[in-house]
Amino acid sequence: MRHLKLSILIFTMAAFVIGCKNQKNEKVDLAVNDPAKIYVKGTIEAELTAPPFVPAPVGDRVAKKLLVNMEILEKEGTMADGVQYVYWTFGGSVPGSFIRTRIGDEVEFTLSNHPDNKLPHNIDLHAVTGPGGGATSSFVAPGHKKTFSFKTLNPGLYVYHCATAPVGMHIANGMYGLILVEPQGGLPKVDKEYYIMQGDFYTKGENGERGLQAFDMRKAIDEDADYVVFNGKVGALTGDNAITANVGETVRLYVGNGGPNLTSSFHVIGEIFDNVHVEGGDLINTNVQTTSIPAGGAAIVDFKVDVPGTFILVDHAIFRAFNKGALGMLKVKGKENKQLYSGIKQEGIYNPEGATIQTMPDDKKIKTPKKQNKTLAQKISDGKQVYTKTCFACHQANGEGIANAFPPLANSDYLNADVKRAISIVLNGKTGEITVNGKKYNSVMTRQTLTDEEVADVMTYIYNSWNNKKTNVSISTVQLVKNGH
Ligand code: HEC
Ligand SMILES: [Cu+2]
Repeated sequence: MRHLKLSILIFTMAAFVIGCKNQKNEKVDLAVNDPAKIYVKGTIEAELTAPPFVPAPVGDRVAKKLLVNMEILEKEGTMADGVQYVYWTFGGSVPGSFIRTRIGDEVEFTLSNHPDNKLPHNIDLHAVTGPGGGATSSFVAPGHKKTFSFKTLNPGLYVYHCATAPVGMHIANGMYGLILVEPQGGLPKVDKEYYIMQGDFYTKGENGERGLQAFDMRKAIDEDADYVVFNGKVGALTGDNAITANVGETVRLYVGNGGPNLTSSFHVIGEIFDNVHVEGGDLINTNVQTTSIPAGGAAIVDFKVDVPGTFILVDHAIFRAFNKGALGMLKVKGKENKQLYSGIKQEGIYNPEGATIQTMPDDKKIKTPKKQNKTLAQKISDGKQVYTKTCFACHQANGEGIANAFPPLANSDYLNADVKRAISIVLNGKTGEITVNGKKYNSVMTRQTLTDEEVADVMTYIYNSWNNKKTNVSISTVQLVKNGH
């Protein structure tokens, strides 16, 4: 009996000791897992970059005190060709400077408001755990600066933005950017990294209206955007500004959406995202075509580029891409891989009713001009319809084109210099560098499948619009060009 009691006692004590030991171990683990307890060693100044670039990866550096010095600048910039806008910026760019940290860093953030600025501002960083994400501590008048600090507790890609009333207006004027908090040990290595952020803009004038454009509060409230763009302006990522990679490389894009209103359906034409950090968090989805990025949200996408070419970045709410500016380019150089992508293998006539039909033509089916002698006014009006159906998407409603992507047809020196060359472009397509009104374009216009009459009409419409030289293009001229004259 006594023995039994003793053994029970010993057993209980042993259990207690083991229990204590477990508890202790758990505490040790907790300390490692709890980012709030990560020890910082040393102080460094943060590298800040303007888009589309990002600072060097954090890699395996230990947590540190990280000094971030950000200056707010209100300054005039270019929204689109001939369209100016006064942007409010973090660090002088839209989106603002990219901030790269690691989990456990103690960020000491100094926000300076340049003395030439007109308004007070502040910053709300979604990576901050604390009141207003820092906004309450960072409200700063022109000619002043404020410092506050925070510890990064959650890995991920976060938006920051101004949160000074009227908040929507400060965001609509470009006051947003991204801050990355890398996990312990850093993100997996890739070959190229870029910073892209979408935003919607609201101007007094319609899209393309020239001159300095003021912000339009009514349109902003109605969510009726004039411009939807990557990196603050039309053409920030096209032509010479395109991001680049080489065949075989892995590319990671840090993509944010400043809004203020619109959700982005982010897509790269001709690519599939191998990995997407959904909403910028830990969840990784694979093999994704289009990822949804909410206003005030972000995503990290990566993919390997396997074949050369120009890959178009868009908001796949597609009118925004072709009519409002949400279009960028990734140019990939390197060797072709015909096994992965062949290009055109063969081109031929498709005759669903069999080749014999061709030798016994049905009169009604031959596309002969309906009216040989249309008036100029009739041609222009028919040509306008062709234009709206086929050319408008790229060359835009008033022939103004899109900076660095699609050349203008309005008042185009290239167009007016050589009618036959212009006709040939519509008949055969065009690729390679051309200069239109002093600006270089190096892109691809696909060949248009139009009848001779439609080509004559659309060219006549273009030549008789937008200050061009008023040529009346006849069907016989189109046929001459077609036959190589
Ligand atoms: C898919 C977009 C797209 C469409 C649709 C398109 N174009 Fe183009 N166009 C281009 C691009 C890109 C170029 C410049 C090609 C280059 O860089 O070599 C161009 C160049 C031209 C040029 C010569 C340059 C200039 O500005 O004068 C003319 C003329 C032209 N296009 C007419 C037309 C007409 C007419 C239509 C409709 C029937 C049309 N295009 C449809 C993209 C397009
Ligand atoms: Cu502000």
